[in-house]
Amino acid sequence: MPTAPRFAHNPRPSMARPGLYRRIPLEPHQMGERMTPTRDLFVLIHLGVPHVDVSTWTLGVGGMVTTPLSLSLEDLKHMPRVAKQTVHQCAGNPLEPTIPTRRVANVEWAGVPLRHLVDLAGLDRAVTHMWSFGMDHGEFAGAACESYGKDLTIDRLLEADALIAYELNGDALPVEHGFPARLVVPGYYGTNAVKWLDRIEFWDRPLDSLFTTTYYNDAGPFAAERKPVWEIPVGSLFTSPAPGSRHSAGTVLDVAGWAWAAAGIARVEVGTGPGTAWRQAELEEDTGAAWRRFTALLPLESRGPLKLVVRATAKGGHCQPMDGARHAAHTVSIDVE
Ligand SMILES: Nc1nc2c(c(=O)[nH]1)N[C@H]1C(S)=C(S)[C@@H](COP(=O)(O)O)O[C@H]1N2
Ligand SMILES: [Mo]
Repeated sequence: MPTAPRFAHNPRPSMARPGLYRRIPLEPHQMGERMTPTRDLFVLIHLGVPHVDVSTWTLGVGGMVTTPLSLSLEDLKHMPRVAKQTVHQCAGNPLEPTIPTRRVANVEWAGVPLRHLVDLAGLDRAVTHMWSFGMDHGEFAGAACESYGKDLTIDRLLEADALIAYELNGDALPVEHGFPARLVVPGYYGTNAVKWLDRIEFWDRPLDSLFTTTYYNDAGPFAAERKPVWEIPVGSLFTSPAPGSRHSAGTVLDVAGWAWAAAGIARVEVGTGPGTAWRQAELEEDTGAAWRRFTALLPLESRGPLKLVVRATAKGGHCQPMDGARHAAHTVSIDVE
């Protein structure tokens, strides 16, 4: 059994801003733009923002590898570069894992394909998991935490074309989004996209850490089986109409929004509450890991409050549940006058 390394590639930084921080600027009806501008992107920080001195910072690559690496930001920028548009979605508060929060965006990342680093480092045949650690440390929900650590299987990471991103929407990563570099795993919830990367390590087992066992584990902390919050099952939301908007009876309402799923979207349906006849929405071309626009026409027949529902179904058949899950269907209530 290999022992976990205690190497610190970077000295432990002080925290520039300690503690939980969330910024969630957009409501669904404000998400009409295909590409979410960086200033409107949500920010989710559990432990705080570390001070990172990029002049001394390196990304460590270690664990069960032939060639451990220590890479500066300049080193990363001289490696092969990929740019990728992806849905970026927060799984919600880890203390309330079944509440949908609609913290979602569509952005472009650029950086080094993880595969390139895997090839350079050379993995031991026994490697199954990659562990990623941020430079941030502190306390979350009363528990002390040495660093924000996550894991994923190496198969999934390579299949998803994971990258070590150093750019967001064409600019250097802003500090709150993980400068100098973060992990990005297209199709996987934001919690896996470790910011302020300190090191990645390759091992033959999952990582035991606060954010892989107690939190972001749908099996709960005491179950033997793990159900990590990994891929995004399927989601959708209305960008229009806006909640509370007023419309005239006898007209036809244009509805629109976005749909996404790690496995790809099979269909999107729009309805008007329980017992509704679902109407299939029009769906634009498949756009890889980005979200897809849907549109539908809904005749408004009778006056009164009306609750619109959208549900998407992933390839493979999984449909969004109506409630009780982080990916539950989105509803919007409007008035028909
Ligand atoms: N190091 C570190 N990485 C992190 C987090 C964190 O607290 N520390 N939060 C995660 C969560 S829960 C989400 S949703 C995304 C949010 O990324 P953003 O703030 O860049 O939008 O970062 C993830 N990566
Ligand atoms: Mo999150």
